[in-house]
Amino acid sequence: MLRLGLYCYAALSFVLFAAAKPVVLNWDIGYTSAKPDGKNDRRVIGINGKWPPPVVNVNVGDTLTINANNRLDEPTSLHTHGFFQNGTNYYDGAVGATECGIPPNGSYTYRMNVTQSGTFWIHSHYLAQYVDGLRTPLISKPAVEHYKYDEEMVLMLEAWYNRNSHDINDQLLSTSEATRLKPFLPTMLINSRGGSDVNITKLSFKPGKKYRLRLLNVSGTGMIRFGIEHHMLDVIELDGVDSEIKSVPSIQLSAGQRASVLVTAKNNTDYNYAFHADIFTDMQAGVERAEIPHTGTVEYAPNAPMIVPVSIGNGKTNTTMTWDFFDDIDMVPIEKIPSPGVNKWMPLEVRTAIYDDRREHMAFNNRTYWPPLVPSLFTALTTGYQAYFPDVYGFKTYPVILDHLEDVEVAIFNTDTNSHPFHIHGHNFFIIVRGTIDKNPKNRREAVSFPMRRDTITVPAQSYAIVRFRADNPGVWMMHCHMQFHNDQGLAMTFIEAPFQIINNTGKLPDQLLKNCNALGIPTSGNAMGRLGLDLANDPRGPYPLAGF
Ligand SMILES: [Cu+2]
Repeated sequence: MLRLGLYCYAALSFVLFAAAKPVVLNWDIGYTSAKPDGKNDRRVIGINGKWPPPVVNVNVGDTLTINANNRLDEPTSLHTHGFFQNGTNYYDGAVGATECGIPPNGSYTYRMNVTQSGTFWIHSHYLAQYVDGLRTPLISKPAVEHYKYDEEMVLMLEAWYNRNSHDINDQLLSTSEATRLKPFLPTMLINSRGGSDVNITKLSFKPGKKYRLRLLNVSGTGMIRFGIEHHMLDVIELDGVDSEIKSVPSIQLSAGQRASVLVTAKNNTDYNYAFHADIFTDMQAGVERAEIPHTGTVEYAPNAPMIVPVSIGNGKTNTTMTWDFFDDIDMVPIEKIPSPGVNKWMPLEVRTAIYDDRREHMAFNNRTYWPPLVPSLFTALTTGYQAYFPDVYGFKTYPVILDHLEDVEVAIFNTDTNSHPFHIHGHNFFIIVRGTIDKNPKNRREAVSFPMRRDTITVPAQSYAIVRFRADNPGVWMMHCHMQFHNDQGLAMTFIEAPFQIINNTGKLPDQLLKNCNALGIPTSGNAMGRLGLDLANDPRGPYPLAGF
């Protein structure tokens, strides 16, 4: 059943018989135009002349190969969000960390083993480029699904801007406060179609059937809350980690997060029901705070009446939904992995401030990120014993060296008035503790026994989260806010994990990787500046936060 841009198919029919296979995609990444909100034509980034990019379906055991050709006028890359890339660090797609970017007219072949099942996505990891449309769901099926259901639907949810990503970055990083604070609001797209006041998405439900909805928030900013009137959502997966069922009336997803929910259809076709996919812009600095409602229809019969009258537009929606905070700390994973311990403890304070370049930056511990000249992976592989000195990676990459197999606890204190979703590459976070920074014990919540794991964790405003992971994946891995504009404002850092083990883990670098750097004029050895030792002259350490901010 394919209807109105929803990708639906019988879930179990082919999965049980699927054999490991090579999945090879040939992608020409280029500009095209689209009118996703039904009103405004704009330039978007598509694949092979079409937009949106195709949904990618794989099975565990497959090898996924993407031959990417860059037809843009700027570099690009592809990041497989949520895949650990163990042994294939140089296919992680993080420009500045693991590659230089694919130059215009250049190519790069990303090749990886599919070892994880669940709901993932592929997106550009070059500045905020994915916000211009270079993002798509990646659905990976295990040999046997843990839960049975009749059908599944992929719902890619997105707070969309009718503006180019560079334009938005320029505004948010402007030295003029008036420019910075000029409000601009997104509109809601579901599977690349919509517009906030347009109800065009219909989910066709058959009585008595069980549906798996795969929800993805692929926004550059914005939290999205999803719920269906008079239906419960049984959450069974977060970010590629299967869980025991948690039944909720609604769920919120920050940028980068995914969830699968089972929904049992009613037993009759008497009514149709509204579903809600509202955007909350309170995660974005410089933007008017707003709740932007968006509804679609769960349709049992084309002519059935809606059970709840819903008025759409002018910021008004009648709803029976409750929007409790969806807390992931009490989720229980199916695969029980004991929590890592603590060999290294790392407190990170998240702060937004005006810096001495008169721009608003965001940072962990007041160190605002900017990518190095030489991607950190090359520095780790070419500086010998100095690869263990954080300084060689450049101050602004915020490098943290990890020993092989050490257990790391990261305590993220969000002193900001915005929430932020933090994404780690190459790993899942184990969610250990959540609380508020006023240290009110009533708000402190601890994981019970086996903590839930996920790759993107929301830390609400004025709150903290304590997470852990084991450094079992030698390589260079970014950790950053997945509100992409915050990442570009500096809310990012780099784990240099077991630098002496990386070469054994990954083997020889692909020739294309180095060729692409050469084409972009970027050195592929030495410290962050491409020189020997600790000669980092002209590598700026600042800007620094202004006193009083
Ligand atoms: Cu953020």
